[in-house]
Amino acid sequence: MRAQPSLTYERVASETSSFCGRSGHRGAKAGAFAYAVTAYEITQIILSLLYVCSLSVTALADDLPIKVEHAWVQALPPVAEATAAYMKIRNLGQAPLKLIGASSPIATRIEPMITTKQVRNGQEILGMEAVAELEIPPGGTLELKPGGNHLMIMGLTSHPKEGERVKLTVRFAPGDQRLDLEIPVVRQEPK
Ligand SMILES: [Cu+2]
Repeated sequence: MRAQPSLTYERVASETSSFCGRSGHRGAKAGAFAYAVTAYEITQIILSLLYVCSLSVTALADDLPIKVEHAWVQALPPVAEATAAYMKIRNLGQAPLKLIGASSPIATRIEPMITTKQVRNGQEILGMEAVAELEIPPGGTLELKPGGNHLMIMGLTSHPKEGERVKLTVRFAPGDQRLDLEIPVVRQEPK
């Protein structure tokens, strides 16, 4: 993100998308112990391990046949006007469910989005598009992940920092069934 006050949504969208699309972090942690580490780094490693542990805690709604795992919010530089939430949502029921949106005290608008890929002049251009719903088939899993489907968090009213937890109420159809989550803010996809 540049520090320009007049960022258009389009621009934020494409930059956030390319940020989300980075997968170069993969495997970075595996080699972490091979280096001499400072106390700070050790703290960071312990913190990230704690995150991973807290991420495996599942949310099981009382009356919703849904299990949420591996939920996290992307920490972005303070100039970012939007971020995204990712998670795995399992439908344990017999009927299809649809993810239709979410809300949070930290944002004015949260929408389900898909990532689109276009090739223009031989260059692959990543974009995203808001959708009314993302379906979760009975017994199936909807995976929200960087470079794929996500919950776009727009109109940030407070900036989620790494290490914080964010309250997120996720909404499902049919009806308007709600699931309250509290999910960690991390910089890169936890393993
Ligand atoms: Cu998006």
